[in-house]
Amino acid sequence: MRGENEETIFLKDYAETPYVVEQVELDVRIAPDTSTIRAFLTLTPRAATAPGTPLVLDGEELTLRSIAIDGLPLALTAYETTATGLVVHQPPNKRFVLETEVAVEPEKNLRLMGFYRSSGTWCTQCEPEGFRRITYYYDRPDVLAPFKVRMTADRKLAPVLLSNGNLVEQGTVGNDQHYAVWEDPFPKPAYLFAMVAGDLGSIHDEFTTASGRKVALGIYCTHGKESECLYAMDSLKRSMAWDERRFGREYDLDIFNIVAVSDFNFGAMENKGLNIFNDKLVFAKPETATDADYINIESVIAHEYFHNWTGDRITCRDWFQLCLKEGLTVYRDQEFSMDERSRPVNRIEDVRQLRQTQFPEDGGPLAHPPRPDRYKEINNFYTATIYEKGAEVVRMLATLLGEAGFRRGMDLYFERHDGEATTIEAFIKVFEDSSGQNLQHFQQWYLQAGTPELDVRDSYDPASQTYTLELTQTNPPTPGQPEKQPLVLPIKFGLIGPNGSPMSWASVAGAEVRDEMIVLDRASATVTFTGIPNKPVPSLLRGFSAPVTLTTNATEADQLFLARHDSDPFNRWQALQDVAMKLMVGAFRGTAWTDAQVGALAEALEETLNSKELDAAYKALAMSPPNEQSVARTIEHDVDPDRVHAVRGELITALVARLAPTLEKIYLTNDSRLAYSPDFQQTGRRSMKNTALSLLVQGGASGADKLAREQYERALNMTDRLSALSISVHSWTADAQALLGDFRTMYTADPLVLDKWLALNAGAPDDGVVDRVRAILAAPDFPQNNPNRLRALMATFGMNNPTQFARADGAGFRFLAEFVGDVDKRNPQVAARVLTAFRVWRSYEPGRRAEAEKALKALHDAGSLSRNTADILERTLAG
Ligand code: B3K
Ligand code: ZN
Repeated sequence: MRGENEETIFLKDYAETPYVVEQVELDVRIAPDTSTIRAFLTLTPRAATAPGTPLVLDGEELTLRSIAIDGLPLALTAYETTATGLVVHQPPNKRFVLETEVAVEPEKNLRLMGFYRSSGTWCTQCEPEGFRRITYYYDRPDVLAPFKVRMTADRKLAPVLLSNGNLVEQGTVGNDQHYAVWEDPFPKPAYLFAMVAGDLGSIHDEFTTASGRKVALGIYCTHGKESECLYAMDSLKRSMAWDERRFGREYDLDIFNIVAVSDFNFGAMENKGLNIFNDKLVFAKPETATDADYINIESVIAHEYFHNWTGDRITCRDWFQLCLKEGLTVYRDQEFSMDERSRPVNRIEDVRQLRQTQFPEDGGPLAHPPRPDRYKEINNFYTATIYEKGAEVVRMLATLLGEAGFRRGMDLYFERHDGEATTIEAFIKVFEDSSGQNLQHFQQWYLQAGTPELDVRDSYDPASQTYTLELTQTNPPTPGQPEKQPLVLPIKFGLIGPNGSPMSWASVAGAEVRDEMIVLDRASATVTFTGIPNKPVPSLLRGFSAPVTLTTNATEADQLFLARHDSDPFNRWQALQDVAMKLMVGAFRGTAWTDAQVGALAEALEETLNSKELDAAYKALAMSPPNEQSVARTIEHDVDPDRVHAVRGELITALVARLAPTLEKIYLTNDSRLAYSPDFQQTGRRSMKNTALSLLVQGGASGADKLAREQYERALNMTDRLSALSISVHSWTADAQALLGDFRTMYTADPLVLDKWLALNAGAPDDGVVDRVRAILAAPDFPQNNPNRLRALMATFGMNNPTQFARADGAGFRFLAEFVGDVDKRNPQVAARVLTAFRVWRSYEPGRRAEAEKALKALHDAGSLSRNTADILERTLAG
C-alpha cells in the first residue's frame, strides 16, 4: 500500500511511454492459493527514445519468479523490482521480448482489484489500475496492444475458462487440467483485460447484426441462477439493436459474454467482449427483484455494452479523460432507457439523481471538473461529476447542435478516432468540424467545477407590449478554482399566455435565441420580446436543458399556473416541486405556510393526479415532495436535519389531510393482481400505488398503517412487498420491527435480498439505528468482505439517513468514521466511497459541524490510511 504523501499526478505532465507494446501473450496457471502468470511482451523503443532509456513498468504485490529478454535470463544487476513496479535498466535498442513470470494470491486479494477469487470463481477487475496486480506492464490507457491469453486450470474447479476476444483453442492437460486460448484482435489498453475461471452455469442466445453477422451471447452465473439472467439477456439484445438504430454501431467480435460475480467493487465492467458484472445488476425474478432493480439491470447492461464503441474501440488517452468514455456512455444509456420507457419520466428521474448525487459533490469539498487536471488517487474520480455531469455536458452539446447535428459529430468521432486513445479536446473538435460551430467556449464545461446559478427576473410593459427576461449566471468558487468564467448555457423556454396556450413574439433581441432556446454565454443578458399582448408566464430551462440551479421571481401563483398548463412535462413536475420546496424552506426559516397555500398546492396536485393524459409513472413523481436532502441543500447553511425532517412531515400531513380520499382511490384502483411484468405501464402503476400508500402512512391517514401491513403480507412481488415494508420502517409504525424480523427470516438465503434488509435497517430514521446497525455489523456471520453488504448497510446509513447520520450528539458521524477506518484495511475503495457521506458536513448547524469535524479528525489521527481514504479525508477537511 502506498503512503498518503504520494505525489499528485498532473494532466500537464502527460508524456508517451518510451517503448511501444506491440503484442501481449499471457500464460496463466490458475490454482488455489497461488496462481502464476508468464507474460511475453513484445516491445519496441520509439524513434525518439534515447538508447539505454530504462523500461519502467507498473507492478503491485507481485512476486517475480523469473525475468528474461529474448530468452536470456537477466542478471540481478540488470533490473530492479520496487513497491510500484519493475525497472529494466538498459533494454535493447531494438524490438525485444520481455518475459516475466510472477506469482499472485487471488484468495488473499480483498481489495478486489487485479486477480481475485469471489465465491470460488477467479475473476479480474483491471480498471483503472488493476492490471499491475496481475503482471508487470505499462498499466495506462494509452498503451494499446492485441492480447493472446492461455489459461490453464483444474477441470473440476474451473470448467469454464473465459477471456477477451475469440476462443481459438482448448484442450486437456493430463487427467485433471484443461486449458483455453483466447485471442483478442482489437488492440486494447490493459484496463480492458479480463479473465474468469470457475464452475459456472450459463445461458446462451444469439444476435444477428444489421450486416448479418451472428454473435454468440452468453451470460455466466452461479449454478441455479440461470433463469434469473433472462432479463439481462433480453436487455443486452435490445441494447445491441438500439445502438445500431440510433448510432449506427454494430458489435464487432463473434462472442459477447457477461459474467455475474458476487464480490465486486462497482456496478459492472466493460472489458472487451467479456463484461463482468456485480450480480445484483444481472439477477432478477419478480419474487426477489424490485422494479427499480429491473430498471437498473436494463440500464447497466446497456451502459457496459455501449462502452464497446465509447470506451473500448475509442478509449481515453489518460485517466484525466475518464468522462470522455463515462459521460458519453451515460448519455447513451440514458437515451436508450428513455426510448425503451418514457422520455419525460426518465428525464425527471435522471435529474433527481443528478441533484441528489452530483450537486452536493459540486457544491462541497470534493468538487472537481468533469475533466480534472490533477489527482492523487484515480479511483476516487469515478464520481457523479464524471458520470452524471459528464452526461449532462454531452446532452447540452446535443441540444445546441440538434439531433441531426449531434449525430453527424458522433459519426465523425467514430470514424476519426476508432482504435485510438483520445481526449476531450478531440471529442469537441469533431463537433466543431462537423457543424462549423466554434465550441471552444462550450468546452469550458469540462474544465470548470461547480454548479452554475442561473437567476432570471421577468417584467412586462403593457404600453409597449414588450416582455423582458433578465438573465444572470454566477459560477461560485470551488476548491482550487476561485475564479470562474461564465459558461455557455442552453436555456430552453416557452412563454405561456393567460389562457394556458403558448405565446409567440414578433421579435426578440439581447441574446442568441434559436427557436425556443436562449443561449446565454455571458454573465448576464437582457432578452426583450416584442409583440406580446399580455403578461406571459415563462417556462424556463425546459427539460432541464442545462445542469444549473435556477432561481426566478416567479410567484407561487405562477408556479401553480405552470403546474397546470406547461406543455413541458419536466417543468410541470418542477413547478409542483418548487411550490412544495418554497413552503418547506419558508417553514424551516420560521414563516409557517397558510391554509390557503397548502390548499392551492393540494388542488394542483389533485388536478395532476386526475389528468387523463399523464401516465402513472409521471403522476407518482409529481406526488413525491422533494426529499429531505434536497430541502437541506436548498437551505444551504446551518442545516438542522431533525427540523427538516419535521417540516417535511408536517407538509405531508397537511397535504394528506386534503388528499386522503384521492390517494386512497389511487391506491385501490392501481392495486393489481396481474402476473408481474417489469414494463413501463405496470411499473408506473405500482409506483403510483406505492407512492400513494407512502404519503398516506407518512401523513398519518387513519388505517394506512394497516394497509401497509396487509400489502406486505399479501404481496405477489418484491416491489410491493419491499415498498410496504420500507414505508412501515420509514415511518417506524407499530408493525415496523415485526415486519423487519419477518423479512429477515423469510429471505436469509438470498444475499441480494439481504442487502435490501440491511439498507432498510440502516435507513430507518429512528433513534435506535446506530446501535442496531452496529450490532448487525458485529455479528459473527456478517460478510465483512463483501462490498454489496457493506454498502447496503453503511453507504445507506451515511447517504440516506440524514437525521441519524447527522445526529446532534455526533454518534452517527463517529460510527461511520470508525467503520471507514476499519474497512479501509481490507477494501480501500469501499472505505473511501462511504467516507464521501461527509461531503455535506459544512452545511450543518454549528453543533453538528463541530461533531462532524471531530469525527473526521479522529479518523485522521488514528493512523495509516490507504491512499484512497486519505485523499478523500484530506480534501473533505480542507475544502
Ligand atoms: N468502467 C467501469 C468502472 C470501473 C471502476 C473501477 N473503480 C464501470 C463503468 O462505468 O462502466
Ligand atoms: Zn461506464
